[in-house]
Amino acid sequence: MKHGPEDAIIVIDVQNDFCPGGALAVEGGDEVVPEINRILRDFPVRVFTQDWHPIGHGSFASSHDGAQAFDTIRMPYGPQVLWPDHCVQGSDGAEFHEDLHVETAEMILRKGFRHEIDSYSAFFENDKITSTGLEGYLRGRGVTCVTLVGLATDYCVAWSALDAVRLGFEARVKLSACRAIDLNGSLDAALREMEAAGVTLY
Ligand code: VGL
Ligand code: ZN
Repeated sequence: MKHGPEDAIIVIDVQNDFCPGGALAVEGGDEVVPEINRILRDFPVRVFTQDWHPIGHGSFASSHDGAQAFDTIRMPYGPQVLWPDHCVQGSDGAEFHEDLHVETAEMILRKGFRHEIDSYSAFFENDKITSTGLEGYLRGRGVTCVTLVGLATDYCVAWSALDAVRLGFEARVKLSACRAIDLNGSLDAALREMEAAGVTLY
């Protein structure tokens, strides 16, 4: 399908640490790569995001005494799942999957670079207030509709899609080009929340 001049694809976090063998591996995470490569050039605007954490990031279980990976704790901005150390700035795990056609990216947005706050969404950090600047970029390019693909369906993809509709963009998630972490029913919850918010799932 060819898309209009206002359509952007946002490729979320297709990085080694979210692929099999990585620090926070998503089952089948690498399977999204050919699917994404196939559709990338149908979109006139192409943005890739890269999870990009400093050593000792606040979302890492290893930064909290006595905590285990996948525990949820209370942070000043709300509940936060604690993750294994992943996507550390400059590490191999933070690199994009080697087969992903990153050369087609017009904009690469790094997020999660502040020690004290995580950033699942491509638009806002987890306080839902601190902007990443992506909204301004997309508006500056005349984008009205965003298609989201990548990893993980139930965290960074869902949070980005929900923020996109909240900001007034039309938002679509191509599920065959996404894979989920699915922690305690998080995938079902995310799909229901996206549908209720008006995100097109296809
Ligand atoms: C993600 C957990 C932690 C994601 C990033 O890309 O969905 N999930 N950091
Ligand atoms: Zn992360």
